[in-house]
This record gives sequence, structure tokens and C-alpha cells, in this order.
Amino acid sequence: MKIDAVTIFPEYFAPLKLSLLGKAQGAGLVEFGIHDLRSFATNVHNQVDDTPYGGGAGMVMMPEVWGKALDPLMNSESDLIILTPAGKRFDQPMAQKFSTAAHLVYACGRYEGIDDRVRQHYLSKNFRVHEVSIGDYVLGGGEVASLVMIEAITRLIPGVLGNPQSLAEESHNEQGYLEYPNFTKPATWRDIPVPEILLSGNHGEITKWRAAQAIERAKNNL
Ligand code: 6GU
Repeated sequence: MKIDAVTIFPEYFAPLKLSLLGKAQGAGLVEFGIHDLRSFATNVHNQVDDTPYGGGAGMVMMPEVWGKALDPLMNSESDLIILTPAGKRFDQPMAQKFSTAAHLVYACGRYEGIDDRVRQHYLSKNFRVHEVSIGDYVLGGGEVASLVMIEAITRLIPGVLGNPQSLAEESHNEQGYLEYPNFTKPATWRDIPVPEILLSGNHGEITKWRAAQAIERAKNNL
């Protein structure tokens, strides 16, 4: 999978070289391109935002700069993801869908967002365009949101996870991502024992207990 991100803060993407994502890159499973929006600025001040038509607080990112940044990236293989708190909520099924994509292009808006004509333009040219939010709260920009999406999506690409069994167990779960509590050595820590069933060696009963625990957790999170 090829992943491009356009941002005024390329440094936000430094963590991509760590951990699973770094390894996936080394193995050629994913390839990242991070692009500085400001390098596409058209005026002497390297300006990327301006005041909103119609008035109101804040600044809006200018379409011309975004067009110059996105045009060379977009092709028939591309899905353009515009990060905005007003977008469709990112969840595990959406991560599954994007994990089979060939090319994801993340447009990281700042300020009050990107001039809506950018979305309209790429839609009108028959590109696949998605406005996505990662949750019901407002971030300063789309950079962290795109990192969240990148991590959730790339770990679903075959070969990225060291142990594919982890994915199999996740999808075996009804909800796909709710889990039972986990324990490791020692058997007692600060007077708290590991649930006895897990030491029993009875795998049928353990599976049943874990399913019940996962449901209990799901209830508590409603
Ligand atoms: Cl994608 N962007 C911003 N700025 N805030 C958010 C978000 C995205 N998702 C949740 N809050």
C-alpha cells in the first residue's frame, strides 16, 4: 500500500518509522510519502489559509494550494481522505475497507478546515473522496487523526502483524475489537490473583469465560 499525507507539519509523521509501521516499511509492505503543503504555496508569504467568505472566526485553507499539492498524487488507484471533525466516524469496519486499498492520500486540514471546493473538485473528477473524523471531539488538525487511521489500517495488511493469530482472534470476536482482560506472570501480583480458570488448562471453559468477560466489558462501555 502507498500512503501519502499532505500537511503543514511534516514532523508530526516522524513516528511512522517506529515499531510495526517502521518494520512494515522496511519489508516493503507500505510506503509513505509525507508532503509539506507550504511548499505548494503560491504567494511570497507562503500563505496557505485566508479569512472565510461570509465572515466568522478562524481561517480556511486555500483551495489553490491544496490543488497543487494533491494533483500530482491522485490517480485512479487513489482514495482521498479529508480529515475533518465533521466527517464520517472512523471505526474498525472502515479500517477493514481501507486496508485493501492500493493508495491512500490523507489531506490534513488545520484551522477551520479546507475550502470545500477541494472536496467538490476531486469528487467531480470521479476520484474516491472520503471525509473522515476519528471521534466526537475537536483536534487542532488532521495530523494525529491520520496517524490513528494509518496505524489501525496498516496493521490489517497481511504480513504487517508479527502474529497473524492476533487478527484472527480479533475478528473471531462478535464486535471484532472488544476483548477480554489479559494476564501474565506472576500468578499473584500485589495480592491480586489471576482468575483461577486461566490456570486450569481447560480450554473450552477458558474460551467461554473470556467470551463472557468480553460481553461484560462491552456492557460497561455503553
Ligand atoms: Cl479528522 N480532525 C480534527 N481537526 N478534529 C477531529 C478529527 C479530525 N476527528 C475528530 N476530531
